[in-house]
This record gives sequence, structure tokens and C-alpha cells, in this order.
Amino acid sequence: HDMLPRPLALIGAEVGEGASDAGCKWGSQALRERGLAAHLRASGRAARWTGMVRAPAARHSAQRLRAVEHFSAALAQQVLGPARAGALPVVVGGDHSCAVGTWSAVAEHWRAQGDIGLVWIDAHLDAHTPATSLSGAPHGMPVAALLGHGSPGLALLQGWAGKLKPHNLVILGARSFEAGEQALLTRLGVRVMYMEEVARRGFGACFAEALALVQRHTVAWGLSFDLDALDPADAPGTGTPVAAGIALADALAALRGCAADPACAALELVEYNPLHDADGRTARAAFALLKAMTAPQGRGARPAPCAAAQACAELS
Ligand code: Z70
Ligand code: MN
Ligand code: MN
Ligand code: MN
Repeated sequence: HDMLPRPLALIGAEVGEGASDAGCKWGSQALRERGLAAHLRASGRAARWTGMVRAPAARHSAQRLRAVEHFSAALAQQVLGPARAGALPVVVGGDHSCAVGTWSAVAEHWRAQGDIGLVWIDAHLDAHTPATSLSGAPHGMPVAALLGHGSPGLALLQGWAGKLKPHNLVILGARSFEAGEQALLTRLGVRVMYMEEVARRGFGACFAEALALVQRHTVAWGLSFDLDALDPADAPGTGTPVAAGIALADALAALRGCAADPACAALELVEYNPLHDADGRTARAAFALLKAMTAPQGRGARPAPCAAAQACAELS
């Protein structure tokens, strides 16, 4: 088979209307200006920005869901293009409402062949419907929409509902959620590895099990990483930091090379808020996470050499 790693198609999801703090609308632009594409090219893959999709501004909560619905359809088109061209779409948020567009496009792309799986790494469950949400914030709803529940404007993107089947979804790292969204996931039988389990078993063991589960009954799988899953010490620059999260080092070790699997359909990294990242720590975490995920070799393989590594080898 083709041994060249797929090129990365970076897509900016400029949406903050899904969150109560809209600051992460500017997250993808900030990471782009810091040189994310060049950083990822250093590990030996082609990488370029193929699209930036901006949500229409919305002031009132009634407008926010509409804005996110319009944005989701536009984002899905920007993800479908590179997917059809054989690139690996990497969606950079933006608040997590962008996941509806991303994974609806991936499901649409693979629909004739079979179901898709998804690993969702997040401090939250994001499984509200407008009926159960206490905040009304659309970024608390994308999981429900992808499962076919809640706002028809989100659930029926691409003209059909149920992009994800409950047994093909695993949520990892959850530690802040409300009863209504948890009840939906429990009723549907979605596997949730709460932070308590992640802390007890280790992130690496949990991610390995989650990956195996989402690969089992699917033709392709993806990873949606909400930066607030990380411990706030490693990633304070997010809309909603939640204490006692995943250590960045553990995430980097476990995720290294995961997208080298040809069945990896897309990646997503969301909720970067540059307005809460004065020292750049969270941007560095985002860079490192995406570089680890897109490392051309699988887990356990040695990292690709770079100029600095060459110098290190010569010194040793
Ligand atoms: C809460 C709500 C949320 C992300 C916050 C929070 C949702 N459950 N999601 N940050 N990524 O408002 O529905
Ligand atoms: Mn989220
Ligand atoms: Mn979250
Ligand atoms: Mn190096």
C-alpha cells in the first residue's frame, strides 16, 4: 500500500458562538499565525491550511443556535473536500460545536462503506439537547446532535440523522456534566470513561481500550480532543478549565502516531482560547498534541528525526 503519510489539511473552525465565552472564535487564527502548519511539517508530513470557516456573529442566545447551524453546514463542506482528495482533515477550533460539522462530513464521506467511530476526549459530556441544557450553549450539545438527538438543524446536517451509533463512541476524561446529558448517554449505552477511571487506570490504558472499541464495528474512526480535558496546569487557555484533568505528558505519550492508522478519518482539536493564554502555554500544548497525533509512525515508534535531533545524535 501507499507508504507516504497522507498530507494534513488544516481547517480553521472560527466559532465561539457555541460557548458563553466567545474567545475561542479566535483560536484557530492564533494557532495559524504561530506557525502550526510549519510545526507539523517538521515531523515529515505535508501540511497546509485548506480553509477557514467563520461563524456569523450572534448576540442573543436564540441567534446562537442558528449561527452554529449555518456554520456547521459550511464547515462540513470544507472537511468533505480534503477527505475526498485523500488528505487527512485536521479541524482546529473554535468552540466544540464545530464537531457537528466535522463528524457529519466524515460520516457522510464514509456512509456507503459503513459506520464511523469517534473517541471524544473532554472534561465535559457535550451531550445536551436544547431541552436539557441549563446554559443553552451549543458547544454543550454536539455529541447529542451526532447521535441524532436535539436540534434538527444540527442532527439532520447532510440530510440524515444518526452520524454516530452509540456503540461506536467513547468519551474519555469527563468530570463536569449535568444530569440530563448523562441520562441520554446512559439510555443510549454510550461508554464513558470518567476522569476517575482515567486517573485510576492511566490515560494510556483507557485510550487504547477506547480506540479498540471505536475500531471494532466501523470502517473509519476519528478523534475529537477538547483542550479542557487536560489539567489546567498544562492548558489554562481554554473557555472552561476544569480541575484535575489529564496530564499533557500522558496524552502525548498515548496519542503519538495514532493518525498513522489508515482508518483514521480525521482529527479535531478544540476550545483553544488565546485570550486566556498570555504565556503561550496552551498554544504549545495544542502544537505538541497535534504533532504527536500526526507523527508518521505508529505508537511506540521512534519520533521522526529533525534538524535538532540530528545535532543531538552528533553530540552523543
Ligand atoms: C455545560 C453546558 C461545555 C465545553 C463547556 C458545559 C459545556 N455542560 N463544553 N465547555 N467544551 O453549558 O452545557
Ligand atoms: Mn467539549
Ligand atoms: Mn469541554
Ligand atoms: Mn528534535
